[in-house]
Amino acid sequence: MNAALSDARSASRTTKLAVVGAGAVGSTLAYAALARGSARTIALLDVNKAKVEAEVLDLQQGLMFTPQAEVIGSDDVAVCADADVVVVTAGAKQKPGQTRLDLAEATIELTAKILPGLVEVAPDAVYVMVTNPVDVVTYAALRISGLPRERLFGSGTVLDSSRLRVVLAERCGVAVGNVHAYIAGEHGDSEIALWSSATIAGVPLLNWTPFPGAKPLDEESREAVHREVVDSAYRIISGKGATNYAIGLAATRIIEAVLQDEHAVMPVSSLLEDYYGISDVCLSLPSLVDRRGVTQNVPVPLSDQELAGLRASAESVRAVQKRFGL
Ligand code: 6V0
Repeated sequence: MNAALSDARSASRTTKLAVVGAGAVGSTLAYAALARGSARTIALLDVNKAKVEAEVLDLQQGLMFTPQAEVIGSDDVAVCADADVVVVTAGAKQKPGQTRLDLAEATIELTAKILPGLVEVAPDAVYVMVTNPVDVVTYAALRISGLPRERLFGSGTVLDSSRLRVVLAERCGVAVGNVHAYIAGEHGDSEIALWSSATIAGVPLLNWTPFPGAKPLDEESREAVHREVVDSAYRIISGKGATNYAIGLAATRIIEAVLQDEHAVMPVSSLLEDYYGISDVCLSLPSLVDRRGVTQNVPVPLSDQELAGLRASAESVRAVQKRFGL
């Protein structure tokens, strides 16, 4: 057995993932983690007892077809005891027409209500915030919990970066895995695409020569791709009321990077300390994720336009923080 596989198997035998909120995102995330064998124990917590019990039963009844695991759930926080990773998805979802920032007041209050109890039962866990607006919620959660910055971070633009790569892969006619490109900044309307460091099969995206018949990746075309990424959550929400599959997979990959100590580079939302002079705000940038949580922000070269966009994104998130006295 190769070392990576053996590490993954021994990690999955002993690991516990707690998912807070068994709604569209939480239950899909639990399903993805179960199917991928990401953790040995998956615990679901939700205030809605009937809902959490039903989700747990449904997941348990697929155990014959998944890697060895157990699924537990309750409306009592004790179900999260000694978790290695706690993912928080509890909270109101966007209604059609609402921005993520519109959800801030309710989710900050909810975070203040649930986080202390979670930290009490799972004091050594790495915490991953998913509830929106995720950057503001992550900042509030750091304040509320007193946890060190590396042990609590947000899922950030991991989802948005996947959206970007999928659109670019389709436009360029290459596999998604051959596209390296990040969305950075706010997980929301002010997010930016890091075009200057993006590559396709090792070729800088800005020098990419399209295959015959493919559209060029000129500035206008890149702007259209960026718009498509920013608007995609609104399109999905107006069509089916929630986004759940892609975020479920994205959050599951973050959890695996932690549990398997991967040192994976992911654009999670972390508290910035003098990143190009930006501090005291949680934003997404390519960052190292390992067993300790988020340990480094990768120093990505930024064009003047990207730096200006990142600063504007920081201001937009800070303005919401200030409104709530954070
Ligand atoms: P949902 O389907 O309404 O589920 C929320 C769940 O939270 C419900 O089952 C509630 O009962 C539960 N809940 C409420 N209060 C508590 C509490 N005190 N303790 C435990 N559970 C509680 O919403 P959905 O799952 O669609 O979305 C959840 C959150 O994820 C929202 O804030 C979304 O905006 C956010 N998303 C974040 C994404 C990201 O990339 N960061 C992506 C998609 C959605």
